[in-house]
Formats: sequence, C-alpha cells, structure tokens
Amino acid sequence: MRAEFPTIQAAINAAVDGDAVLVNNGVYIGGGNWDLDTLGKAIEIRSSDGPATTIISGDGWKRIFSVRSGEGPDTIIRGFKVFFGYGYSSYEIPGGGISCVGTSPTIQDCIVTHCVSDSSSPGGAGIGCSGGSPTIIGCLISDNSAGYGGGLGFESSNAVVQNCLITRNVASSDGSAVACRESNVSFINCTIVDNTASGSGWLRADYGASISMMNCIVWSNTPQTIVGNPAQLMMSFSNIEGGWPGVGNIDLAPLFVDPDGPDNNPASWGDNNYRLAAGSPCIDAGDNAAVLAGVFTDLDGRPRFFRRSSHSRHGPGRAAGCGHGRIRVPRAAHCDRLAKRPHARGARGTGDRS
Ligand SMILES: [Ca+2]
Ligand SMILES: [Ca+2]
Repeated sequence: MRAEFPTIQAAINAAVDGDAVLVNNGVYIGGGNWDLDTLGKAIEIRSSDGPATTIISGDGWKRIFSVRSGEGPDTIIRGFKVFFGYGYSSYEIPGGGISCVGTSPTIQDCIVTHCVSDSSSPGGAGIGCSGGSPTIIGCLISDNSAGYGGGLGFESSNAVVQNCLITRNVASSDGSAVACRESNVSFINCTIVDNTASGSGWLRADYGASISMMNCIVWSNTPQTIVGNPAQLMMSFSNIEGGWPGVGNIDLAPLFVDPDGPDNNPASWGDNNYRLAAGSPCIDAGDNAAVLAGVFTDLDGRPRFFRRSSHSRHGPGRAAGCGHGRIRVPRAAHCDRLAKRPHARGARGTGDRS
C-alpha cells in the first residue's frame, strides 16, 4: 500500500514498524519538514536519490531529526543532506543536525553539514548522542560547529562510526571532530582531516570515555592533539599524524589524490578529493578484521577490499580511511540560497507500505 503525505513528519506519523518512508528529491524546510521525530518507530526514512538532491534544512534554528523514544537499529535515517540544523542550549539534549537520546538508530549515507550546537559538553553539532548505541555509517560530517565536538558528540553512548569522512568541523573549545564523555566509541575506516579547535584536540575523550580506532586516517587537524587518557584510546592499523602507539599504526603523509581540489583551496571542500593516490602508505595498511560484517564498500560505494595481497595475513588487501573521493554537493552559498526559500520545493513525503 502506498500513500502520499504533504510533509515528511506526516508520513512518519502514519508509518508503522517495518514501513519505509520514501522522500522525493527536493529542499525541505519548515514545520513538518524539520524537527522530525521518529516516534520510536522501527521504520526506514530514506531519500529516493541520495543526499545530493534531498536536502532538509533547519534554517539555522531547528534540528533536523530527533530520535528519543527508544528507537533501535531498525530505525534508519538514510540518504539525506542534513543541513543548517541548530541544537538548543541544553546539557541533556546534544546534537544540532541529528539528536539521539537513549536510542540506537542507524544513520547511513547522509551528508551532515553546516549544523550548530551551542549545548555544553559534548555538543556534537552534526550528530549528538546521549546514551544508546547508535551506528553512523557512510556519512560525510563537515563544516559543523560547536563548543565541544564540532562534528560528533557522545555522552554515555556506545557508538560505532564507520566509513565516514569527518572534515572541516570547528570547536570553539575542544574536540574539533569528536567529543566523547563516559562513552565507548569505535571508529572504523574513517578519515578525519582538516578539523579546527580553538582549544585542544581533534578528539576530546574524557570522563572515562574509551575510544577504539581502526583503519582510520587522522591528518591535518588544527591542533593535531588528543584530550584524553592514553590508556583508554586504543588505536590500530591507522595513520595518525604525529603518531600514536598501537599495532599497525603509521605516521606518514597519506597521499590523498588532491585534498584541496582542483581550485587549490582547502576551504572549498566540494571539489576536495581525499581518495588515496597510488603509492599511499594507507593502502594495505588496514586490518580487515575490523570491518563490520556485511560491509563491502567504502564511502564512494567502491569495493572496500580491492585486491588480494599475497603477503598479507589479513587476507584481501584494503586501505585505511573511508575511501572518500569527491562528493558532489552544492557549494555553501548555493545551499544558503536554497535553504532560505520560503517554501519547500517538492515537499512531499511518501509513505510506502508495500
Ligand atoms: Ca589542488
Ligand atoms: Ca577545494
């Protein structure tokens, strides 16, 4: 059974467990299309054609998604550009773009960008989670800003972050890319580059937070430091600028194809290319065992395991990092213009109960 709805929230309201809410291409903004509440339902909310063409804007003063009613991994948010969200000032409710409170949703194939959180630690401007065990997979987290945790923030949370590119996020205090407290967070095949904190650290992990990082590239962050207890920061098979103790770690220029893009401007990230060039020391530097079951592709949708290495005890050869190449998204100015349109274009959610 297929039904059509005037807003995304209306489709969610009508959905029951097992449904898919399919969202057509367009720019969504305004009541019913922001501050979306998944209402504890085991549903997949997804765009029909991916995040480049399906944009939900908070217009700088609303969150995009709130997941706070006991949702589990079968609540899936997939394929959206989560744009210009804002998290209210509240210690208990982190997150500017997507906020998860005591829940364990799957957030997949999203671009989370230009979101802001002014909540106290950890803010997590792009995605902020308090409690629960969320999974964030195949996402680009860029150009978000918070006091703590410019890209991602976790508190009392057991999160997995895989195949993600976390770049150009800003913290006015600590943790430009990520802030964690009282949490256990695993990063697998992620690339964390060009994030900036006014205080310390691309990563802030305090109040007993434990971090596991495998097959990741951490490079060119300002400052390239970590705030946390080294005994609780387990990193392996990763390329970390400045070095970090752990099996298989390296500290070598990752040889991205063109990290500032053809325009030679790192600030215009739409053309920046973090794919690994031939000869990169990150190729064949990862540990296959770290990749979650069922994951065979990288952020580009290309094979994660791309050749068999005759000398590797880890089986098929694979590269550290998220394997991100060029993600085609509108330039920020263009996004601003779209977001400030008074009415959504094509604002129609479709609940598909097939
Ligand atoms: Ca260039
Ligand atoms: Ca550029």
